[in-house]
Amino acid sequence: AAEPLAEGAVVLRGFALPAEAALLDGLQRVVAQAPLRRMVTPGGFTMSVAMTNCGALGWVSDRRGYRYAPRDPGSALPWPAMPQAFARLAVAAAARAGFPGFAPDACLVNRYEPGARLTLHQDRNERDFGAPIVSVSLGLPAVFLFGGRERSERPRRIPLAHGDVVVWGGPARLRHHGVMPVKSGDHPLLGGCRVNLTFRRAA
Ligand code: MD5
Ligand code: FE
Repeated sequence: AAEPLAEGAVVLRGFALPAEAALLDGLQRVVAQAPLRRMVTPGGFTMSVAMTNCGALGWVSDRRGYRYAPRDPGSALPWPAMPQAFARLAVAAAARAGFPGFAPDACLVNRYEPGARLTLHQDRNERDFGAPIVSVSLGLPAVFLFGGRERSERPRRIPLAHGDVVVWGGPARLRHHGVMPVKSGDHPLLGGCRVNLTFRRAA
């Protein structure tokens, strides 16, 4: 069932469940080659969320800024290839939400341990805001903050659970958003963490 959140934003509850085993297998292969790490913001803060990437480009942050890079700055190697199960799911979700032909070249993997959060921000490092972003929630549930085009707009709280997929496109693409601190728990497949996969067209 497709649940519209706002113009351009659609929640597909449980859309990733049929692929969960393949997604976890892909995730294990990605983090074995490109370990999760907590990056430093340009302001000098270490993020609470641990990140890695797969695909041709990966999102990175350091004292110099935020950008997409073709190599893992930790190893100087290219990011691992995007597992086929990841790409297939992202393309199918985008098509279901009305964005046929989505061709992601970057997948950012976010791991939230209890207490980890994402403060309100916009995703603006991609070249073409016409392409949607597809996000896949795995593991512990979270409360997602869905704000407005203006930072001052009070965000709505959207609960997201294991297997939920959200497609953020059109006018929703540049809304402010964040994730409330994740509460501790024990998920049967992921244990004590939340993992979010975000698929983007970066270049
Ligand atoms: C997460 N990650 O749950 C989210 C999922 C990030 C990030 O925010 O930057 O890594 S992606 C949520 C998103 C992306 C683009 C637009 C909007 C939401 N939106 O308009 O609300 O780890
Ligand atoms: Fe974001």
